[in-house]
Amino acid sequence: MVASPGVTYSPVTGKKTLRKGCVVITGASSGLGLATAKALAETGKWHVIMACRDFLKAERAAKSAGMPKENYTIMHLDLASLDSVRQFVDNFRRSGNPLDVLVCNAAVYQPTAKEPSFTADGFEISVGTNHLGHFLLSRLLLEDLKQSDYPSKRLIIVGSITGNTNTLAGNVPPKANLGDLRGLARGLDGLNSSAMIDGGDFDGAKAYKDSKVCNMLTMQEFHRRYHEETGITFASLYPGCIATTGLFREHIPLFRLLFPPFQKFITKGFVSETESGKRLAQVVSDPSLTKSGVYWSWNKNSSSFENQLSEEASDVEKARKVWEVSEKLVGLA
Ligand code: LMG
Ligand code: NDP
Ligand code: PMR
Repeated sequence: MVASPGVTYSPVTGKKTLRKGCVVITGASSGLGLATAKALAETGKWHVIMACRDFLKAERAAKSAGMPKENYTIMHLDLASLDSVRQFVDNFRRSGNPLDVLVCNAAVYQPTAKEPSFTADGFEISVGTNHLGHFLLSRLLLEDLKQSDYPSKRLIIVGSITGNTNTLAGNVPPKANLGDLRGLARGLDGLNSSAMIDGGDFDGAKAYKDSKVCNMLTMQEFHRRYHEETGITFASLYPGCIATTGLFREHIPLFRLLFPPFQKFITKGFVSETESGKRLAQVVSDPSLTKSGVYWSWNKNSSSFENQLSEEASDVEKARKVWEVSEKLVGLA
């Protein structure tokens, strides 16, 4: 019997078996990334590469989450350094693992910073980490995804409701807005140019929301450029408001105290880390979520649906520009 790629037939029982999938998850040392890693590792069907900047923290997190040892590997990745991204790609290739799914999940959020901080390459840190680090990583690893023989290959970039101005949450100031990309085009270095994509004054919360818009635009540009040719599924998602994660570590204590009950009882947008992990794990492995170019969301009873992005987050021309400018910044063009 001829086996389709990634699938083997037992000569004894004649049963089909899918080999273990290999998924790379960035920022798997806490929050959504950790919960997703755990959910996938526990199925026994996945080997999770936890791509993390803090090796020891990741090791401790995996252990205390009770993840089966044989189902994960931790590899060092600091998205705030383009050298580290390239090093990770080399190390991953040397590890000999196939790449079946890549999840770009890591992020930083600096809501209280008065001044910008910068990555090793001099980019404002939220856009530098959340967008540019992932942009280089996913562009390089696209080759590895192409080579995988797994039946459903996916590249997932985590987005958010707060980058979408067609929602109430997206209208809480400061609102995302990439403008004409003048700041991005000049390198976001805060010296010769603004640290903000639109060229405006620094605002950490806006920089985060802008980075999420870039994440969602990048996913769609990948889809337009590569879906047909490669068959890879490109997807983004809003996992729900996971109000208890480390994302809010730099917010003021009063916010951290009130935000979870506010989301639980007032907006009702709250989800637990465990629940959010199940949602992202679904986007990684559910056989029914193979549609490419989609931004997934979930409703109250946790069933997934294709959500509508804001005008800016679905702007085809802007997506192409963000792609081209980002290529230059990370040294791909
Ligand atoms: C910015 O401020 C900071 O300036 C910036 O530095 C950064 O930190 C950024 O996103 C992070 O925040 C945000 C500020 C602006 O929002 C607040 O934090 C104000 C909160 C106080 C509002 C009280 C009203 C809520 C009543 C519920 C109380 C329960 C517990 C509260 C917990 C708070 C946790 C969030 O926000 C504003 O300017 C406030 C105005 C927000 C409205 C924006 C929506 C626009 C669309 C209009 C729709 C109608 C509004 C309905 C509101 C329903 C509220 C239940
Ligand atoms: P966490 O802070 O808990 O997790 C973020 C992860 O990113 C951590 O593992 C962190 O590592 C890692 N990270 C940060 N900087 C780097 C870097 N330079 N290199 C490598 N890894 C890095 O936040 P969440 O789990 O909430 O966030 C995960 C994703 O979910 C983000 O993309 C966020 O935008 C998105 N999201 C979150 C929502 C929420 O309500 N929380 C809502 C919508 C989307 P370390 O552990 O070392 O700090
Ligand atoms: Mg928001 C339906 C309402 C809703 C939802 C789903 C979110 C999600 N938020 C909503 C409403 C509101 N928020 C309202 C009405 C307010 C004003 C009181 C509000 C405020 C608020 C603040 C100050 N919300 C926040 C902040 C943050 O600092 C968070 C942020 O913007 O980080 C960039 C945040 C968030 N609200 C959300 C979600 C998911 C966040 C987390 C950020 C993200 O990852 O996108």
